[in-house]
Amino acid sequence: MFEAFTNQPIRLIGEDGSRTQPFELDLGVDELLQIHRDMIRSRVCDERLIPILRQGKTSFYAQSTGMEATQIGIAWGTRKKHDWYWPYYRDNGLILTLGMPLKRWISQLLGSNDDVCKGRQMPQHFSDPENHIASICSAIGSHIAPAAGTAIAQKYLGTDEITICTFGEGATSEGDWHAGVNMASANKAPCLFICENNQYAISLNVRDQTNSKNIAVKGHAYGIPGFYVDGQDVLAVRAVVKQAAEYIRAGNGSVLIECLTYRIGTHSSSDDDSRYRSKEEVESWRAQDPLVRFERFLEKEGILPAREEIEAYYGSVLAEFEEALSTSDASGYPTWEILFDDVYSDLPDHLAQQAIYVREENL
Ligand SMILES: Cc1ncc(C[n+]2csc(CCOP(=O)(O)OP(=O)(O)O)c2C)c(N)n1
Repeated sequence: MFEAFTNQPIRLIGEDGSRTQPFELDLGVDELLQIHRDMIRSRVCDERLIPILRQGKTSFYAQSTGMEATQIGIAWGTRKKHDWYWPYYRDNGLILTLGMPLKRWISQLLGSNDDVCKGRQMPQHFSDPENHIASICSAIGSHIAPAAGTAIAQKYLGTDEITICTFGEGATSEGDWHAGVNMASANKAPCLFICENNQYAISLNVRDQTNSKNIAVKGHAYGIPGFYVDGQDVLAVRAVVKQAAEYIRAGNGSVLIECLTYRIGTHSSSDDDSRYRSKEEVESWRAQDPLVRFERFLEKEGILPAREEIEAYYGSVLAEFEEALSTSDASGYPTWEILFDDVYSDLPDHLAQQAIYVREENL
């Protein structure tokens, strides 16, 4: 049983890959190796998307390198295709591990005909109904109240599904965040709020954003447990998320978890991070790579695959990426006609007039 409101982040694996405390592992070898592959897949896709952005194939992207333990741990601690997710725009590892097809994600980034929204959402604002992943909204913190609403509906309907809502620490200084967490906790709604604290809201360091000693303590204000977890430790994140999900599923109301992590890349495609943080700081966190830590753990357990096997897996993800990219690109790009589709069953007159006008313009 993990305790809420600890002073130090909850951790199961140390930097050197050894267990920080004795614990019983409720995961088999195949599952541990799948977690490893999920972390690699997220990393490879993240790195591959930078040149895609620079080539102008998409216009916006939010990197997740360095945050894999947090995001993959969340996916492994909850029930895929059963629970409902309100993620945020940086959740690349989470959505892939939940089962969102790579091609669906890439099509959304390209805005090609294969995109479920046909290019009408901003890039990196994905959604996937099949995997219970709600659409991203750019306005920070605006998805907290809708997530609380989903959880209240789940309680009302008496299902054993829960809602998982993720966000950066910056979101916790938005009024919407407080309104949403209050609404969920007051209703004892089955909502798991998870803060991916990567320590910067664009250029603003977390220490300049809140006077609270960490994010987890904010649970006190709403009468819900707040867990402080080492977000570079995939097994700790998965274990705390699983414990919290079971507590919520048993009808105890909402929970807040903070995963302390770090964003290695820039905030998005349009900021110069050397203006607000030092190279040394970034390098010190690069040295705490969650993927390397998990590999050290697998090595100590005697189950780390041979280097050639790991390299072959990197190669297969790259091939999968290229295939998804080329088929998505080959589906072509929407034309102006889609501006008038999918909103009204019968197009109102004024829009029908505008469609005629735009058609003439485009002939
Ligand atoms: C309401 C609102 N204010 C400001 C912005 C501009 N903005 C976009 S991302 C961001 C930082 C968010 O930081 P955080 O929640 O910590 O997530 P991170 O990007 O660090 O993962 C800001 C201020 C916005 N999108 N919405």
